[in-house]
Amino acid sequence: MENENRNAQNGMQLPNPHLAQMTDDNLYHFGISRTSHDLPALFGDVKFVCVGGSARRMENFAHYIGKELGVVSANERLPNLAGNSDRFVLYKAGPVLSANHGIGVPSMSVALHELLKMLFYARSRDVTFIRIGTCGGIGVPPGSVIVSNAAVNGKMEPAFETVVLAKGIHRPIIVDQELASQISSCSRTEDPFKVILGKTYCTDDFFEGQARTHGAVCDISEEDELQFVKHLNSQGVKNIEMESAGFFALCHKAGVKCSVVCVTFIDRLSTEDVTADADVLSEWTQRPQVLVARFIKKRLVISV
Ligand code: R2B
Repeated sequence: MENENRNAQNGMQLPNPHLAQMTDDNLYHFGISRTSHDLPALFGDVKFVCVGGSARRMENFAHYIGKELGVVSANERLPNLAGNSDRFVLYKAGPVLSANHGIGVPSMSVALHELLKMLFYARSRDVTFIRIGTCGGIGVPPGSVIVSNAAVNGKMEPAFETVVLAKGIHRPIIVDQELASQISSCSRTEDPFKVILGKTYCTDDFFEGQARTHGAVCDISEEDELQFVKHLNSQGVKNIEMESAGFFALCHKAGVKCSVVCVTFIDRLSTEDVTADADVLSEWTQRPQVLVARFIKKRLVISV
């Protein structure tokens, strides 16, 4: 909390004493270094960092939010600021950065570490991180948008588990309830989708880790799958994805506000396969973007 206050007042602070001794820092996966780029000039005004798994989705989001904010014109193409790397993409539309992070916590955490340092060197203030993603749902109509108000790891614990110096460590998953409810309250009665505050189950695998029996290898039965998905439902879990535990824990440790907003592609109580056609999935994919864009505009006091 103390770190969070300093982030708002003095520019972002990071809990890593080694950074102060470094004269350069290569943010390798974005192809940007502290000395090759004027980071304060480029990113000093950033207020929102929106991230999601897919490069194309985050490119589309950058153009969408840019138009919504009136900072990108109809036919304008934004440059990929991470063009020196083929790992992640990075776009800037006014005070909003949009980047992809790949699939799963290991990939997401590499992107997050480098984005946090980028904004630290840029002396950005009061930055909010939002993951805009896709997920499986539990007991909610496909196409619903879930704003996480809790998240648990693959063992159903409210902690992010990782390994440092060959030892397992736990970092608490802390969800900013105020931010989650501010984002979910941007839903409108006329929206063709539900926005639901709910608990997110974060796994390290898409197949058996999410109780799917259709992976290349499998040691669980269809009965195990059904029982487990029902168990998740009974525990109040509304969606399943692969990044929230690390995202919440790392953002909390770094002292930045964050939220996770995902659209469900299926209801796991009835199926494990994503079968909706590409046009439907594309429309559903835009739903968290629409909600988050409303929230950003409200924060920036732009009429919605
Ligand atoms: C949702 O979708 C991806 C797997 O298909 C993964 O990144 C996630 O969390």
